[in-house]
Order: sequence, then structure tokens, then C-alpha cells
Amino acid sequence: MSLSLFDLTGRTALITGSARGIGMSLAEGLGAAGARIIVNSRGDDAVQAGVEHLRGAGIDAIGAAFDVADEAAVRAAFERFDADGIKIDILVNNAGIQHRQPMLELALADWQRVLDTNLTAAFLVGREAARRMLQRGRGGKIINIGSLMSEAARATTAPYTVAKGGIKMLSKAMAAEWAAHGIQANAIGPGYIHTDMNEKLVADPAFDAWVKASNPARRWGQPQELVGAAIFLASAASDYINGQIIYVDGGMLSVL
Ligand code: GCO
Repeated sequence: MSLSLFDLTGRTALITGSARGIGMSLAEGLGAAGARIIVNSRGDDAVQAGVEHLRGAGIDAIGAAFDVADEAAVRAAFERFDADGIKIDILVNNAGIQHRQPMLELALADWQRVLDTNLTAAFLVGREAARRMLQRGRGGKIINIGSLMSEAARATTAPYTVAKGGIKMLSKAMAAEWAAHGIQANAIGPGYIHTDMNEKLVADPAFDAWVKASNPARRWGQPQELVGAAIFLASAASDYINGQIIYVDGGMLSVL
């Protein structure tokens, strides 16, 4: 079998929240596999820095700064893609925030903010991307970034947990409506990955020890370790896979 099955040359990938962290690692990985990368974040400066970083690595990259949780901003961004002749073949709904607080103390505004960014945004961006994939009749790939919290809860992370559980089911809903049109929608569930969002957890000796004791791999994951699953789900290798979630967690969800 040829490795061209995993070749993304000629495809364009929009990765939301890709100016840093997991999103940037996925941008580097999909770019190295041949895709043109659209870097997204809310801020122009962060997007431009991400584009320059990727270009420095020889990756074809452009930027699109917009708030993925703002319906009007998402629509306007896709209208700009249309006007510029940019056709998105691969969408990675990666943008996400964390808010750790016991539910009894949690303000509705914080609950809503996490759900808007971590779940509703995937619907808003997915809807616009799928609309165009259907119109083009060439199918496409949607990869939603879930979490261990797509499957299990950790106290003090309720809105994040609920949103990531929703990401798993949104991937199935997308498959239910769009798979017949050649759009494969799936999810990746990262485990405890050493990113800036988790820096405080890594630095906490008790939490660090818990992650290592609870994980058969006995270590935190690295963002780059998500790239293989992303290339797989972004490529022809997954053309008959719909509505699945691949946990890249060292086995943490598989053991007691
Ligand atoms: C936490 C962490 C987790 C990880 C990751 C696990 O507070 O427990 O932020 O949510 O970020 O999502 O899969």
C-alpha cells in the first residue's frame, strides 16, 4: 500500500484556535503532510505569528482571525474565503477554553462562555464548512477535538466536560446528516497533554502524580502525538469512518 493514502497535498485545512497549543501542533502536522493551513485565532497578531511560524517551516499557510463563537463573524469569515476562492477541504474544530470551578460557585456567564467556545463554535464553523463542501460535491473532512471529558467527568470542570461530551455527539450528528454527501465527521479525544492550557496542572506535584499513576503510559502526552490521528482522519485513509472518536490518551480511559 502506498503512503499516498495519507497525503494531504492539494487540500486546504482550517484549524480553529491554531495560533498555539494543540491547534498549532496539528497545523504543523497537517502542513507537513501537504495541506495548506489556515491559521485561526481571535487576534490578528497571534494569527500572523502562527502563519509566519508555519511558513518558516516550509508550510503553505494563511491566516483568518475571527471569533469562532460569534455567528456573524463566522459567516463573514467564510464569505471572505468564498471571495478569495479558498475552498476548505478539512476542518479541525480545535478552539477551546477551560474554566475550573465547582458548579455550586459557577456563574452562568462562565458556563455559557465555555459552551459557546468549546461546542457551539464547532457547530457554527462546521455548518458553514459543510454547506460549501456539499455545494462543491467533493466531500470533506471534519475533525472535532474532544477530550477524556467526552467520556468521563472530573470534578470542577463541568462546562468543559459537558461541552466535550457534546463534541462527541455533535460528531455523530454531523455524520448522520453529512456522511451521505462524502463528508466524514469524526473526533479526537486527547488525554492529559502537556500544553499551556494545562501548565498549572503539570506544575502541581499532586496532579502530575495522579495523571502518571492513572495512565498506563505513566506520562503526559505531547501535542505532537495527536498528529497521527489527525492526519488519518484528514486523509483518504478514513473515507469509510464516520461519527467515531479516537482517544489519544495513553490508555487512561481503558484502565481502572
Ligand atoms: C483538566 C484538564 C483536562 C485536559 C484534557 C483531558 O482540568 O482536567 O484541563 O480537561 O485538558 O481535556 O482530556
